[in-house]
Amino acid sequence: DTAMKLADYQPPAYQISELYLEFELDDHRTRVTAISQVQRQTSQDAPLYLNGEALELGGVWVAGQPYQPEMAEGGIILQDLPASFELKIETIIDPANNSSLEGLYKSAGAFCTQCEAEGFRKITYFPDRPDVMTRYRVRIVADKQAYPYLLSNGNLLDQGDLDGGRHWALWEDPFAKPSYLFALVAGDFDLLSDSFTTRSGRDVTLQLYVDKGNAYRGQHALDSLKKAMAWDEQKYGLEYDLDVYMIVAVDFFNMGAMENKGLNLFNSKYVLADPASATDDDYFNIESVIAHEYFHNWTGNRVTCRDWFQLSLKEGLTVFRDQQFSADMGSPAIVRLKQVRVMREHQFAEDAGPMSHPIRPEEVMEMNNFYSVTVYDKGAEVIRMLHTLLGEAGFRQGMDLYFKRHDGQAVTCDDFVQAMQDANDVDLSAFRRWYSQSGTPQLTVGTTFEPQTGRFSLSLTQLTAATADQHEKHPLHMPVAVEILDGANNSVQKHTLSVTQEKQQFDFGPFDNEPVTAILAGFSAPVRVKQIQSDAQKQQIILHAQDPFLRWDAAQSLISQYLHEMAGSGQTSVPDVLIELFDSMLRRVDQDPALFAEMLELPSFETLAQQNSPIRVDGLLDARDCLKRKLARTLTDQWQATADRISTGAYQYTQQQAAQRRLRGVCLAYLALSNAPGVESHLHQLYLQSDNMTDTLAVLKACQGSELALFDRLMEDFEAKWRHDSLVMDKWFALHAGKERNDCLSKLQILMAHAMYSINNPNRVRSVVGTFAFYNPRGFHAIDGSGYKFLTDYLLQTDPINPQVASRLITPMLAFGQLDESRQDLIRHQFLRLLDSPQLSRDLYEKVRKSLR
Ligand code: HT7
Ligand code: ZN
Repeated sequence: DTAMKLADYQPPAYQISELYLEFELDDHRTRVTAISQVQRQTSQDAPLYLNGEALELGGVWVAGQPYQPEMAEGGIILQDLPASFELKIETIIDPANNSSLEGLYKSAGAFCTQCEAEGFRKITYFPDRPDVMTRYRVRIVADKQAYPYLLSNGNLLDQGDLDGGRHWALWEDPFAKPSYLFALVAGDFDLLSDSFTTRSGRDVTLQLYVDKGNAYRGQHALDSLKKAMAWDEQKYGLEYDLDVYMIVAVDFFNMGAMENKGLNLFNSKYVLADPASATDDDYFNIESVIAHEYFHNWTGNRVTCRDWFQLSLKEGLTVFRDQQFSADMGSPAIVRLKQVRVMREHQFAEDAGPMSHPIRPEEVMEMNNFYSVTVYDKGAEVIRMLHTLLGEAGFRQGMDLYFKRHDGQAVTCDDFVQAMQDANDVDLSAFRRWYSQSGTPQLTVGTTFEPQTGRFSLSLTQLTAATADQHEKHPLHMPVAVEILDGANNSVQKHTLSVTQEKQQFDFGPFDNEPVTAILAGFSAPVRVKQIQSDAQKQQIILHAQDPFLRWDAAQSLISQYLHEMAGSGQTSVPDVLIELFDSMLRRVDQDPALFAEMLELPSFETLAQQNSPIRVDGLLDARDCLKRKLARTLTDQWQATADRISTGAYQYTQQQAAQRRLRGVCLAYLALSNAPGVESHLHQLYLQSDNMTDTLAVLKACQGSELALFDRLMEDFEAKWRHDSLVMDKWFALHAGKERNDCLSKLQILMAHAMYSINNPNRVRSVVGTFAFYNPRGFHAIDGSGYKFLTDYLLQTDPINPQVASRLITPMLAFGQLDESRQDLIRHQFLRLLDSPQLSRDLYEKVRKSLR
């Protein structure tokens, strides 16, 4: 167990001011020459440690002389060095056999790199840590016909032809950067070009490189990029700083995208879109991921992280910025609900499991395991709380000071909070605890009303339970936004309470009658709220609160409460209050189609599972199905009428149209369960009429959630139509893998034998195995343990190929502690099988080890 600790941080003994890198690209023997200008930082004669993995060493020269380094664990050590010198290293690497998709690898015929977090060490021996910041010059040599485009960070200095059909390109990045931001691409692409003129008049060339034949699917990504560039200027005064901004879309990619300086690499899923093949959600995600990577140019690249424990410095902040951007581009309320779902379905689960960690972790075995919902999404919630506490203008002042102080530096989360504190002259010392404390606080709400005086008091008690990584917990500083609804005159008071103590009381009034309080407007803090409220009080919030999140949340809470009751008692009768709630929502849909579409959707199994421990898997799934069916059958005419009222016209990705399509999709899912005569042919008609993937998928999803035989027929048709398009086939794979059926596992085997499936492609693996494990709870949690065994068998197969992918896939099993005893035993047994595997990656080992502690 060799964990790195934040407390052990030491500044680097050597800096490297300049690096000249030369690549002679070859499938199996790419030669990399690295010439570094090295400067010692310490007064003593310190050794120079260079990380390196999976490298064949060609030679080392110090100041022109051959040098024999000491071979060490994960790298080499150089001793007795001058204070300043030139270091030359030659390595040979095998990109075509690099299935980890980290370092330099081949993706469908193109060479590309992924260096964050610690992939640069798979390219050459180097101090692969973000506090070593270097100016790069990169020369790439490759066959001209196979690789007409040779790209790296910064500006193209020169290019030319060589003998043997080869050519070369020389790139220079004027900004010093950490090695994780290095990138190289060589391949043949379709190129889409555009331009953007910055506020101060710099002309920037925008280039989007996509697989041949896909140029027509690139416009939305380019438009999103221009919107993001304009938004960052207007919102934060931040301009782009190079003459060219390149984005390359690749098919084999471990995550969403990567913000390499001037040369972003993207999973093609977050670039390519046209109405026929991409859904409204795809359009949304592309806009948000393109913006996220662009925003990193300042929050991440210009100001970077001192060490990887500080990852949330750039990720939490950049997620918050992309969330603000998405809200400004579309519907703020709907965007916020998406974020809350991520927190409740995934982040709360992470914090309740063996991998619980603060947004700034203190101990890390494998860094790739900490690109987590906690570091990213809870990190963004922490930044959002600062924004709420300081206000828009105060937050901006803090950001300005942060850039003024730290441009060009590698810094810590503390430096960020300090800038916020100094710019606003406030004390954020208690707030800093969010960075070091893990766990989801529970906020218990009590109210008292004195009829004589009209005084209304709200008491808030916060408690964070011990987590797997940390026993002692302290009170946190959080903004709690509340709405106080006075039923007598339908007025609403809004307050943002600054909560710092374990228990605090806030007084309001006078009121003639006891008001209703709605807590956590906008989900103002990443906490669970515990509050006893009557159905009538919740209904008042649903109807009269001003904040859309509060209205949605009150509806979800009312539904969840009854689902838990049904799950506990096993009763199948649905309370009238729920039917009435849906009936009344359906009558109001036109007021706000986007919001009501969300309100009409039942809480997901994943959200419900986070509300009670132990999780009643079967009871909750049955109760949810039962309620869905009952609503479908009791309100059939309303679902039908609402769906029929919607007409969107020719497809356009606009907020209004997307809301309408979403609402229709929700209605169709109920209709498919309704037993209404002709429903199957009605759905079939809609499928045939659809001119866009959103509507097509809505029909398929509705059928997937039902027992209609139409599902298999449409899926066959869909496959015939799209069988050559891998991104669309991912939707098909996911629909099959997420479908409840008795023969789930044999279906998965058939999918994995499909011509389009490849264990080497993370998108395929996620759409089949990931969808099954994350979103097919009946199949995955089968009480005979077959779902857990299936996943474990697959992990053992995929871990040696791509440990990052394997390590993400294990996530649903990490929630085992909240399951019933028999399921816990079944999962523990699978963990032991994994531990028995002689070749287990560090990625999986860290998670399994912590699970068995
Ligand atoms: N900063 C990036 C994080 C990342 C990554 C991206 C692609 C492949 C592997 C990766 N490991 C870490 C993505 C981001 O947050 O923008
Ligand atoms: Zn990021």
